[in-house]
Amino acid sequence: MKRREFLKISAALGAAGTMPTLLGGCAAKPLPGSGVVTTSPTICNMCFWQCAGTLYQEDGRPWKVVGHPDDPHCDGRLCTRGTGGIGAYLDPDRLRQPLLRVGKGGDQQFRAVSWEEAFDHIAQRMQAIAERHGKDRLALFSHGDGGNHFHRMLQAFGSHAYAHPSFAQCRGPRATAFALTYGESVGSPDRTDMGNSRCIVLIGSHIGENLHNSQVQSLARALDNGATLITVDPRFSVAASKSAHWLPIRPGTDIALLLAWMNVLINERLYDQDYVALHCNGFEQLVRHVQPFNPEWAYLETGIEPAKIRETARAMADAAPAALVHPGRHVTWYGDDTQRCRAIAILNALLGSWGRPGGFYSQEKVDLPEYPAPKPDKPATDWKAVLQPDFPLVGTGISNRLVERSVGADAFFKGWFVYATNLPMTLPGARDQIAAAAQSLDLVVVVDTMPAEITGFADVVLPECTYLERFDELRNKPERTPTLALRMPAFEPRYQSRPAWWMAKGIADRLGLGHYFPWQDLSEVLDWQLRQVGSSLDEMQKKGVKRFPRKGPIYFEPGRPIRFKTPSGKIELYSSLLADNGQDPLPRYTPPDRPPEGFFHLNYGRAPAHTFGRTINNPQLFELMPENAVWVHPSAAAWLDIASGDYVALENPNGRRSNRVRVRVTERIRPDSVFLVHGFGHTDGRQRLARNVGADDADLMHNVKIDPIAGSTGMRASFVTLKRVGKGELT
Ligand code: MGD
Ligand code: SF4
Repeated sequence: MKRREFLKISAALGAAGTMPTLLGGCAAKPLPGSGVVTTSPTICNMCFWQCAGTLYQEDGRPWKVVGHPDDPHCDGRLCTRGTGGIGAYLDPDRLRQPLLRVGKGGDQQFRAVSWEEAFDHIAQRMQAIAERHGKDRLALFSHGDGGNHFHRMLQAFGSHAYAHPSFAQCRGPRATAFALTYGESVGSPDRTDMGNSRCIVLIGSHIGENLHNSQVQSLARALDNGATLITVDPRFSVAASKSAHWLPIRPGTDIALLLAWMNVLINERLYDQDYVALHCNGFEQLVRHVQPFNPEWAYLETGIEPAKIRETARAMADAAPAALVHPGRHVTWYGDDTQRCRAIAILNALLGSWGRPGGFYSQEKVDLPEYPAPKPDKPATDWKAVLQPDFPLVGTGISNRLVERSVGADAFFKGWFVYATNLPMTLPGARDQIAAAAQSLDLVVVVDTMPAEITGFADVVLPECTYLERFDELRNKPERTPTLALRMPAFEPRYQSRPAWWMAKGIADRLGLGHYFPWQDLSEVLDWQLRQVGSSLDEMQKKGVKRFPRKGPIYFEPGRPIRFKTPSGKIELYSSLLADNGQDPLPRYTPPDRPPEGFFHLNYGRAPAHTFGRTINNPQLFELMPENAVWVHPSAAAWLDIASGDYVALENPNGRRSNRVRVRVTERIRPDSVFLVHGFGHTDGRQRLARNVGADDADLMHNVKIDPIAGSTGMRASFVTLKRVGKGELT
């Protein structure tokens, strides 16, 4: 199938109706306008793939953003969300000035204040917390690079605890499982070598709807080259529509399928015997472990025919080692997610794909020195051991745990800094808990570009300027080719908004910690760093992206042993660390909960026009997709007596109801499930486009399953029923 056809068919499938524009629309060289055209390099911040691009202005007015031709994250194209960057800059609902709460916590009443007053207030509250409770009682929640500056300021103060929701609500189980198996993680961008794969297995990864730019392009390249695509999904996703095999699995039974695939590869001796002998540890235990799990057993759990399980296992083996079982990205589903990700990691080892072309390549980044500034002291005790002792294998903060430790009489935390993360719509089913925490904390500082549900809980709201108005840290991600990219301001910050580094430095000054930020402007730091690697800010302002030579090979050298960073130095099929910590050392299948009578599995995913909730109010992207719809199978729709276009509210077994949402009747979903695009259903009245459009899946989650290894929140185990909503009603 040719790539053009791939895009055309994606477009025809509705869910990705804007695909041609997504990847094709901005590839052309921009034509100069009739006025004076100027350009500046940027890095897209509309999602976290961080594509480098160029902002064009005509006569000082924003014109367009296009992809950087030399950037490995985007290969010269931005997706639709990326081209919507100008909408974020122009959004009339943006936060305009610092705000201070008036009245009690939880009220949405603020007064505008100066930056000086906001900083003084924050510093005074921080010092009061330190005097009464200790310096370590502030937590940072952050999503995005700007959070690093607040992290530094808080560490200098004596508070080290932080959490990124991208761990416990997204990639945590994958990072944990691959580190346990291979001693290192998959990285971001993922180190998948999809463009060279001959067989790709997607397990609940809806690439194409979940639009990570270069990843979609490499999937399209693989399909152009004739790769076999196998998609495992209860829903007929866009990727499923491109697949040689679509396996509409019963929700929550993926580990059963993965075990059966291992059973076939091992018992039919289709696994890579040389690779396993050279690199792997625990093969004998794995062989014994998978014996009961043959395709006939798996059929009863998954609903996938035994013949299909065998056929797809053989297709992978035929293509191996250029066979890639994709590790997924948002993998927090049923609470046994580290086990499922371990099963995926092990399957890849049996196929010999880690370190091989068409599997997973080795990443490198630029050896970029840190700016010479004093380092905050290390904490006397390990805060992770104090706050999350039950998750000893996790090396980062667990956001849901930090929230739990902020509520109630014995709450550890007394203050929060929240940078660019909308916790009430991000932590599943935690809205009441967040409200309770915010009521009892002595300080909640929220740094955002937009009013959002979380800013409603703040004592102090600090308006950040958008990425088109600021310098940020250099992009230096592990990649195929080490690359640096620059984000610089194209415009002066609108209103009174300011960049995160400026705020963190200002608060540090108030606290007497200014020497941790010994520069006037972040550009000084960037220039110093660039000069250490033979470049300069001046050069990067012209180029935007600079590639550097690799130091090591991109794939394993055939036959050469590797020392993996695991306890045994080998790929651990049998995980000694899991065994030592009382967890299953080989993947265990746990049957999922089933919906009560009259309820459906609540399934959710992404759409190409939006990134979570952050883009819904963007005027450009709202126009493309102004609301979500709930997908319902025709048999379920007939039983409920509803039709496409009707409005319903979703209700969970505890009686919690969503905003109204339109019905979309489609055979692309299983009869036992419904599906929503995540990110809609904003309730904050200050986002004038986004408020009350569509339904929020996160607020309906009543059966959140905590992963016993990663501590992450399994978010696919909740159920809803559908209630008809009359004209004019919102819920
Ligand atoms: P976003 O929703 O992208 O991230 O959830 P979050 O971490 O909350 O954006 C949060 C806030 O960032 C918004 O209020 C936005 O205005 C603000 N923002 C945008 N740009 C900037 C900026 O430049 N500076 C500042 N200071 N603020 C900015 C994402 C999280 O959600 C993740 S990573 C995943 S994978 C999970 N996905 C998910 C799901 O699919 N379903 C459900 N139910 N829950 C989910 N939660 C998780
Ligand atoms: Fe921006 Fe799209 Fe790249 Fe994400 S994938 S950084 S939204 S262009």
